[in-house]
Amino acid sequence: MFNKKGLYVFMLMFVLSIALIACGGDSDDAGNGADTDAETDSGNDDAAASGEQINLKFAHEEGQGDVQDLYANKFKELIEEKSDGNITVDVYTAGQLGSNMDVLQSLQTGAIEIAITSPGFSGDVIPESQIMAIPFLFSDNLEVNKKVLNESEALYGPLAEKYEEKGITPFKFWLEGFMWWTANKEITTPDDMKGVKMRTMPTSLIIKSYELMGANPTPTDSGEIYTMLQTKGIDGQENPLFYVYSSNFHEVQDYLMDSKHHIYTTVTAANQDFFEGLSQENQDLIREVVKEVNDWSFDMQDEEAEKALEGIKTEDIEIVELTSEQRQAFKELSLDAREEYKKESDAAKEIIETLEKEIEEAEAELGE
Ligand code: 6CS
Repeated sequence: MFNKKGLYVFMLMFVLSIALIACGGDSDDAGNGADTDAETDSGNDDAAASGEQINLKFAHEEGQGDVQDLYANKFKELIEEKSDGNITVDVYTAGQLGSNMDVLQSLQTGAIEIAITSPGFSGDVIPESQIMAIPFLFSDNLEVNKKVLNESEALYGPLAEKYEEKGITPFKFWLEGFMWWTANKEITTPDDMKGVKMRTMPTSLIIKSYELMGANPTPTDSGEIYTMLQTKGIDGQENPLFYVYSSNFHEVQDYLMDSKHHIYTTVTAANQDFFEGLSQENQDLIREVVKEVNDWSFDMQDEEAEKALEGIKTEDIEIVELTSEQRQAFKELSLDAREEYKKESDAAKEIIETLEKEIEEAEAELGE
């Protein structure tokens, strides 16, 4: 049938076709049925399944040792462990990759793969994310807020879609603690708040909320707060306790008000193209680790708040309690912010009405 030469050619053809089939097979197994071409093009994706290295830039908005930094490094620790080192993470603190707004844009373009980005900075890019900017909307019971931020249909449905429309995949919304006011005067009534130059994050609904409460809101990036307080460019600001203490605001402020007028919320998210380019296996792994870190972060932020309060009590700043009547007076003034939010879009109206119901139901279950 074959002379010697014919036999060699046949053998060679046979070996070559085996080799070709072997190469083609790999990507199919690991991928999620998505087209392989896309997967092999962009360096990082799907590498883990085949043992290659995936390196993630994980940016956040705070300093070393702050709540977001502890979160990002916990993520790094767990994802590197669970991926046997196939996925590695470089964590970047505030300012290392530009301002908080720059980080948001880099997350949209894919220059950064993963980031913690707060609605206080994304509000003008994703107007519906300003739901997180409305004072006195969430519960005074942090367990209620934890449950809602973890399970809300409003947040993981219509709101998540709005992030995706901007090229961002939101994994989990989470909280960093109650917001407190600091100022160079005591503020317990709306009269006290009149004309106070209150620093806010640069989102229009936060600014509107402070105008409604009588203040003179001054939006700035986080890096400018200390100097502006020191030089009296602003009179006060709002932040969770850990951030007040780690930013040394007690050095340049005389009063710390237990206003609990809001909770600091944020979201852990990825660049959509990058994330959807990963294999299902890697997508599942990242989601699993984010969920684990998210659950862990609730107790962590609680501990950080307690530690900060103990520290602040040793400093030269007066801590002022607000009565529930005093808080109620501010709440009533801020209610118009909800109407403002509803005007953003039909989705916004659906989000706030659903979220208000979810908070009510969780309070009925867990207590106010
Ligand atoms: O007030 C701010 O701008 C900052 N506060 C916190 C708690 N995290 C980051 C944010 O930039």
